[in-house]
Amino acid sequence: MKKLAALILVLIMMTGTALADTSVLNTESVYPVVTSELTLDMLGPRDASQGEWEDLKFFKKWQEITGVKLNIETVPEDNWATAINLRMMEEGNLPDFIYAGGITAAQEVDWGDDQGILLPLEELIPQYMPNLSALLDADPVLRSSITTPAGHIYCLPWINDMPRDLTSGKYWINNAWLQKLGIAEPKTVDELYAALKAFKEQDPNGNGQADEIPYSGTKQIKDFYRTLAWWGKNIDNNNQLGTTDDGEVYYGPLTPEWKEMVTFWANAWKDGLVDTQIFEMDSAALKAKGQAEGDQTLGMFQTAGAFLVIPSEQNEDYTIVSCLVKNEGDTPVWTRTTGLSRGTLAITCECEYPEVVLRMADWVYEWKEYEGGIYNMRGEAGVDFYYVDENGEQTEQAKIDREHLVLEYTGYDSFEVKRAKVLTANSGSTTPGIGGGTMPQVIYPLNDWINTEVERQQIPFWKVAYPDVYLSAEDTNRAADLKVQLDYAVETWTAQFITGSKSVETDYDAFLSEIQKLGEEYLAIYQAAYAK
Ligand SMILES: [Ca+2]
Repeated sequence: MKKLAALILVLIMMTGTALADTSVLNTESVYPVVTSELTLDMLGPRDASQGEWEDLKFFKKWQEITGVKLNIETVPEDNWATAINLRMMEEGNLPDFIYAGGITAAQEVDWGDDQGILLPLEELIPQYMPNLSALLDADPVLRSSITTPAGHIYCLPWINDMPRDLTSGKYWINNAWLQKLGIAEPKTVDELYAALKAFKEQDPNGNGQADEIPYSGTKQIKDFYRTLAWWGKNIDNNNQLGTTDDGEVYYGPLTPEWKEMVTFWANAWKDGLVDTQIFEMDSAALKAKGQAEGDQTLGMFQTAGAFLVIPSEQNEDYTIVSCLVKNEGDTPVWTRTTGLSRGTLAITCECEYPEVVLRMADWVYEWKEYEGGIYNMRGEAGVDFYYVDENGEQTEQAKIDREHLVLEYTGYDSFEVKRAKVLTANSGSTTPGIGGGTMPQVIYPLNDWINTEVERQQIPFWKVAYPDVYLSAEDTNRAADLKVQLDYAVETWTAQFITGSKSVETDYDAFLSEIQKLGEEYLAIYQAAYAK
């Protein structure tokens, strides 16, 4: 029945909106969204850190601006997974829409493609969501990432638009040392190798001791994996999958380039260029090394920002390593993520006013002035945050300037606590909307340096390695099962190759034969999903 009802709705939408009840919509202006009184039922999981949703400023403002009243129902986050599964079976008792529900890809396929209890939105979004549409048009990978195998969009996304959050891996190199030694910024893997060797042998910190550690880091073995992009194969940081321009999916550890990457680091280890403690250190241990008294000893490491490891005053001594290539003339590539979180808002088949929900939701995708986006992140301008001019005087600013942003959280331990308690469900939950550029943090020069370097070294070369896809429940389970086995084998072998306890020359075939069968099955699942 539900499937039929949804089908009829789709048909109504396809044959023109005249048949749908759009009479409540305001056609004169964007806000309010409706011209007559309307109440919609909204359901969502409330995180324990959050105030009651009906008291949060965001929801109050959202209702005020759109003219739509919300009947807000929440379930404690801890019980949500069970509660939503049961609720979606209660025909006749579905909410109009689900907010910040973390709806999974498998649920979208089940409730959407298979059962028809979620409404398909792809025809309505262009009509009623100009802000989101502009974002989807600007970045095709976003649209494909939220489109199910049957070709439908059931859920609106959260979109992170902060470039520095989208790149996977930032390798910081001591540029002050490079300059001192008269070495040009490395552009190839061989040039990097030579630079690391010079760090070790030429006393760049000038203290007469061979105390330099050319490459250090933490036990995150993925910091090695990611460098596969230097050999032309960029991979997703989570699943080590990548795609060619011809639509072929590859699994990093099964590519010939993996062996080259492993060889590079094994040689570096043998030559004493890699910190021998790297597989034991956490980020605190790395930071302790970077901030130890005396002369700086760190030549290169991977972290979000150099100042997280070395003293702040040395921040700009470190620059991001270029997207290296194997041979001069090769095209550099670097991995970016989509910045997208799926499943943040879905409309059920029992909602009579999907166009109203979508027009409401479009408020938080405003990406030029960020009006709704800002409210969702930071609350009310002039009250919860404000801008100051060069003299520190409060000023009215139409445009965002994060450098002059002041967050007001008197009476709370932090702005984040205030966000959760009184401002927005965006603290503690993944809501629909856009943010990152609107992140509630005061900008400071240390972060600016990350932006500068990411823009210079990574953005020109970045590419989504493997986009978000939809797997069936069965494939999801099988892929997860394979991944556990593969991750363990790949991590163990790779670490052993690098540290020399296994030989790349004599043992590599044994490694391949161990992962080949599992890897190919894993790959086949994702190749099929990618092709859809
Ligand atoms: Ca030295």
